[in-house]
Amino acid sequence: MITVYGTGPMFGLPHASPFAFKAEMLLKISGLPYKLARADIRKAPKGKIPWIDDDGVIVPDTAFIKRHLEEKHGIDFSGGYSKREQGIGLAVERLLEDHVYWLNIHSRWLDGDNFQRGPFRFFDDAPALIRPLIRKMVLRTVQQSVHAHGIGRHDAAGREYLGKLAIDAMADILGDNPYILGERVCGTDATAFAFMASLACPVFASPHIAQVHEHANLVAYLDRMTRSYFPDLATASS
Ligand SMILES: N[C@@H](CCC(=O)N[C@@H](CS)C(=O)NCC(=O)O)C(=O)O
Repeated sequence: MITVYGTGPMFGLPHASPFAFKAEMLLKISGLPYKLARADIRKAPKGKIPWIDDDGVIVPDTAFIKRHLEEKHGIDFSGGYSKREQGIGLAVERLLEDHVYWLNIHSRWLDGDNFQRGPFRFFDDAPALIRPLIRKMVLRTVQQSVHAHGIGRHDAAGREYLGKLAIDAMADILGDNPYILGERVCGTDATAFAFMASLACPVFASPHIAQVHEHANLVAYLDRMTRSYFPDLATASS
């Protein structure tokens, strides 16, 4: 049995972490049985969430989780697409994971109201005495990471522009397809669904929600994926 160490449901999403959401999606697409466990980041093999435990084999990082599922369990995440299409798929994944993800981090952590609604709650389990200190320290680390990435150096208008470019591109790539690359689900859908749904999460105020909603095909894709893969969440939000 495979255990996925993620963050667990929060904000109407299967995981607060888009990478944990992606990892669970990879398991769902694979069809393999799995169970979920709440990750303690202090025990994270590479200091990040998620990771999996596959009968004692510990695999951190979603790229390597995907490779592990392919190599150990013979899962084919290619969807049968051509090499060129798979190349576009990988570029889409990295657009979302290495760029859009940071817009989302900026919005959730560095907007005061969003922080109160979201990340503030991540520390609820910490001892009350040191909770404010931990909160402050982690927020400072996130500020530094966002600055080091580069997204943190743009003003709100700049971030909105970058979000629009990425979201419009996602809508153009999806087109009329049921799945991101065409008629069949593939590994890229794990990322596309997880990261776009996380960005569009209505719990947080951000210009990116309206940017997603400008595209009927993206909204329909998110609805379709939620109904197919997380029917309980679809019911809860309807
Ligand atoms: N490349 C990793 C990225 C995972 C990642 O960035 N996870 C975030 C949560 S969404 C995390 O654990 N951040 C904590 C930190 O960077 O200290 C993957 O694909 O799994």
